[in-house]
Amino acid sequence: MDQSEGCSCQPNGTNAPGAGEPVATAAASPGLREAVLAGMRDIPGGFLEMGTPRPRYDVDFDSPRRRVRLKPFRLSSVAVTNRLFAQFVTESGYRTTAEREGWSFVFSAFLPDPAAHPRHPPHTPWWRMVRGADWAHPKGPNSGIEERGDHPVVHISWHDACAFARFTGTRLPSEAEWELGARGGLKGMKFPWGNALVPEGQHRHNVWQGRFPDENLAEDGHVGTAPVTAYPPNGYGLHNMTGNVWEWVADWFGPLPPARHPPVVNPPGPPGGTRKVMRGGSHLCHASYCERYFVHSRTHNTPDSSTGHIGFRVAL
Ligand SMILES: [Cu+2]
Repeated sequence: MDQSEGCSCQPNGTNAPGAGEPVATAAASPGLREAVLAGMRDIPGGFLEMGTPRPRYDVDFDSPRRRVRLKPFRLSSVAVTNRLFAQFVTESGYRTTAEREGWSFVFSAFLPDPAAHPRHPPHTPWWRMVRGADWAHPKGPNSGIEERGDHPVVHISWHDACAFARFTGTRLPSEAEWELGARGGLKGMKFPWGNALVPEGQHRHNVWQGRFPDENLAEDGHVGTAPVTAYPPNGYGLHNMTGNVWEWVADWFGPLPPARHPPVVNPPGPPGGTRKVMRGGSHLCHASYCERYFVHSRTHNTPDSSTGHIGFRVAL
């Protein structure tokens, strides 16, 4: 698999360009605002050793490790759920990028008839362009979210994530904040709980087991997305920071913040770019082709892209 285009479990095709629809700032009802705030955890500031000394993919620019400093902030303990996003849509009337463009990328094995959706990006035949796929129809027009209220919302573009944040008076975490949160107070570990992928035989996050993309053993208990609290939280009380769904963060994609003395405080990421950073990996990540389920892993996509394995969480 050619890794030069970034994460290979990630389609590089995009929806048509265009910023998101405008939404009113902090116009959420007290009930919605309360629901968003209730999930927040206090993350102490401090020094973060960001990145990894041993990169898996050079194109990810996640090495060398460098020290940055962060002020205290608040981060949602879970990814935004279908239930919460539905409430946002009801109150704001917002339409997502996928809804406005009329299609999104669905993982082929989740389609009842993949042959009915032959269009796919050049190197990732498992991502099918499906008309009518969107956050409320994650597997295409005949699917729904009725039994998935506590699953992370997916088919969310970066613009959509920002619209939710703006409406609820929150924001997307910076990439450094996301990584500090994901590490959960541990130093130099690969996962939010330590260094073993499956400690004592216990699956701790939702990634791919089996031979990608045809054999999905779901030994972690989940074929597709899992409920946002499916696994125990990390030391900061945050669930599913790795696996399950990729999470948009605020930063443009580029090398990690420069190493400086004293360390950069609250690094904002590159001043501009064409692609936004996503963190955490997804239920489709596997060592054989896209080993990006570590706390330091990163990939990127254009801000108008949406797929069935991209969601987000918010910060304050
Ligand atoms: Cu991946």
